[in-house]
Amino acid sequence: MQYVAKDIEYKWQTAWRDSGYSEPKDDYNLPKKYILSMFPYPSGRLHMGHVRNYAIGDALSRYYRNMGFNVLQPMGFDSFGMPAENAAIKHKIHPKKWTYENIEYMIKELDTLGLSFSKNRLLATSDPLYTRWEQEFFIKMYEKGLVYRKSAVVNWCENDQTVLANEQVEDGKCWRCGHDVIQKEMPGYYLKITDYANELLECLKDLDGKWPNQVITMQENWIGKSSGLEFEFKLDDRSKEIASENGFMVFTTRADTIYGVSYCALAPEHSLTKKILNSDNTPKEIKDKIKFMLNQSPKERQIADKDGVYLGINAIHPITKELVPIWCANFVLAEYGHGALMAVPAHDERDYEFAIKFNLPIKKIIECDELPYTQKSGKHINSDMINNMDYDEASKTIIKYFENSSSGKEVTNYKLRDWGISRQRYWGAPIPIVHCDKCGVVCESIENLPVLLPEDVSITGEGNPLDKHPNFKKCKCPKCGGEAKRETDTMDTFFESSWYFARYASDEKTWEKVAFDKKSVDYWMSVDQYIGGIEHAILHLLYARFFQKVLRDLGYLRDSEPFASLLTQGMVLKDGAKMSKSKGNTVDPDEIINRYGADTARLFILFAAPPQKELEWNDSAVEGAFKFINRLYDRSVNAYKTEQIPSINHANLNKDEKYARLKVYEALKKSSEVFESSFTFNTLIAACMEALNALNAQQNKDIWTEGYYIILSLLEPIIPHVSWELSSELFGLKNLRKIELKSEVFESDTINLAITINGKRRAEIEIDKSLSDQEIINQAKIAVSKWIGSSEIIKEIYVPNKLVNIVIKG
Ligand code: ANZ
Ligand code: ZN
Repeated sequence: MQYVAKDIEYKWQTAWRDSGYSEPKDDYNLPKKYILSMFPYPSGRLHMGHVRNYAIGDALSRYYRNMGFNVLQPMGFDSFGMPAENAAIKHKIHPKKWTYENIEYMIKELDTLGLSFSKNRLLATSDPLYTRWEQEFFIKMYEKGLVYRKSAVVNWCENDQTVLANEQVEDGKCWRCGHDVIQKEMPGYYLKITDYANELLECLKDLDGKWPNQVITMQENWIGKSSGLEFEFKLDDRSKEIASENGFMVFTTRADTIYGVSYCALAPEHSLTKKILNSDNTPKEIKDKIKFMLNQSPKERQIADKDGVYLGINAIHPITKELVPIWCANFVLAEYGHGALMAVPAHDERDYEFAIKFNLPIKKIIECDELPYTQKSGKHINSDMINNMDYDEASKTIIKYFENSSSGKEVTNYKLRDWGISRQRYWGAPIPIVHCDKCGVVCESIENLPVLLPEDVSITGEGNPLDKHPNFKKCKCPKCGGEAKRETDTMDTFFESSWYFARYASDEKTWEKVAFDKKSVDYWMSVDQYIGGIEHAILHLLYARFFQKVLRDLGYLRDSEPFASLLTQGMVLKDGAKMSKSKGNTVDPDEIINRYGADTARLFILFAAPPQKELEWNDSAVEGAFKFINRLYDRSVNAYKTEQIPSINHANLNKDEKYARLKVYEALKKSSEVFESSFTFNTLIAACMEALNALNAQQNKDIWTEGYYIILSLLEPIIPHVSWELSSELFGLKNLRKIELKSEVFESDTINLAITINGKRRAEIEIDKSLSDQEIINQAKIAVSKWIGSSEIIKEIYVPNKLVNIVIKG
């Protein structure tokens, strides 16, 4: 019999589907595992990155099924989004048609990989039923004040003609198309993720050890908590008049440096800067400089040299009452703190650079050798009430001083900003809002959900097709019943991916009636193991954590965290570079499956590297994986058919037989650690290969049969088709079972003994346990004969299982 992957794989894929093997069971008394791979965007075809992701997820799912767990491993499609619209523009095909055709094709591809996904819970986020529930969430969030509308300066991608969230701007470029992002003011809807900043940060502690450190650190930095002092700088009388303002607020994390302040700096967008800009008395050079900075994107300002201009006004130092010049500077962020800072050039890098450039005074107030000195350690000098104090004491004293005089207070600031979710594009979930002349901004009523996209649109790439549609906008106000105008913005697609995991956890028979049915969602959530790319470290993984907490607070869900454990898989490379269409270095999964079969593809991918690491494509290693499966298949003749693992008397076996058994059981022992914590499938596969070689070096059929049985069950999660084929052929099993370890297999016939001469360690030998004491001593003496030489032996001491000490004269 020859190994024909195609036949075997088709046979078992059909069998799994017909028997409902991959479906979760409704028995909520069973122990459960919810294994989830990040769902794909339906771009048209699977790529190797997907295959890697799903091979890992499927291996874990199958392992836990074999261990008797009730397993949920769902799959779906993140199916709203720009590429569908871009395809529509390019190929004149409707985004919906393009999307659903792609989904159909990709489902077939997933099937040919033998992935045990639940078909019953398959979903696409562009389905009307999905839209219905997320519009309800939007409304409930709006009612709770977690959604608000505001006009603000936003990130705008000229290429994609849409707004981007801060998380979607990477180095000043659009995360999707790489085009430069510009700043533009427009109205939009925002989710109050900042309300959850502290909880999002605190809960990261619970994920310690279960999420990659790197992801935790990235989220911590993104949330960016810092505590410090905020207080108001008052303007002097002359400046008050010029600016028609009394003062401005600043935030500092270094209250202890207050005596080192030599100027203040405002962001170009600061209201006080704007006052100066708009004043008739301001000289043109100053106005031009401010305008120049205003026109730069935050990114441009960040990479530019320090720049700024004196605004011609001064503040009064809150303690010393000295005059402090007020500048506008390009390094002050409008969006952070109060958009203004007290500058301490002696002890802050940016303030220092700016002071040097514009020749501003630099006041050293901490003992140090070289400026700028930015460390916190050191004694304060030239600081009046805090002289000689260290950082902690000085900070506390200054903060207390401000709090006592009610002129400032200790505050916590976060870098995290609210999440803008308005997109001016067609292929997304409509924001369920209505604009009424009488009532203003009104939520659509729940009975009218879902608000669906019109299908008769022309997609040209210019402007929002919903805005141009003849009657999409026409609607009735849910409040007063009058004529009103429907909102044409659609939601950021990250809205959809922020709750799909909880939807899957809900029994699909209830999907029409409720967003989540409590019983099943409480049983399945949280996700026990989430698997996906590191590129979502902030974006999706932060939004999903936020949604989980919001949906908990709205009464939909119970848990605070969605993903108990996270595995971020490494990239798939070829010739040292990430596989990508643009680089032309992709390998098509379909081709590999057609040529070698899905089992080979899966085996190669899990054998080539640990999942967390990058994986370099290697054609000959694919070939090697294929050969191993062939060998495994061919060797099945060495085992015999049986319904039961043969019972073996270990003590009676010869050395080769014992060794073969040891190798088999070593692989078995390894498996739980590999599947449950380290995920180093490569080491398990290597152990199975070794075991197969060891089996091959002996002739005992019982041992072959037992070993074969065990190896097949260990490899089943990795190469399921051939494993099911062989085990059903030989062992008549419909499924693979948990196997107990046998301790006698690990007991060795030999022991290692240390040999010492006059107490000094000289050698170590391996001896047969069955030897007599005298025989052991004789072997020991031979091993250390060169140290004994011609010396007289006074004593020979054997400490059983430990050592032999030989006492010599001299
Ligand atoms: C005086 C000072 C002295 C500061 C010193 C630092 C060192 P983090 O830690 O990231 O929260 N800052 C305040 N608002 C700012 C804004 N809108 N744009 C740019 N920088 C701003 O940063 C807080 C520090 O950043 C604050 O503490 C302030 O400078 C500056 F030796 O105040 B510091
Ligand atoms: Zn109205």
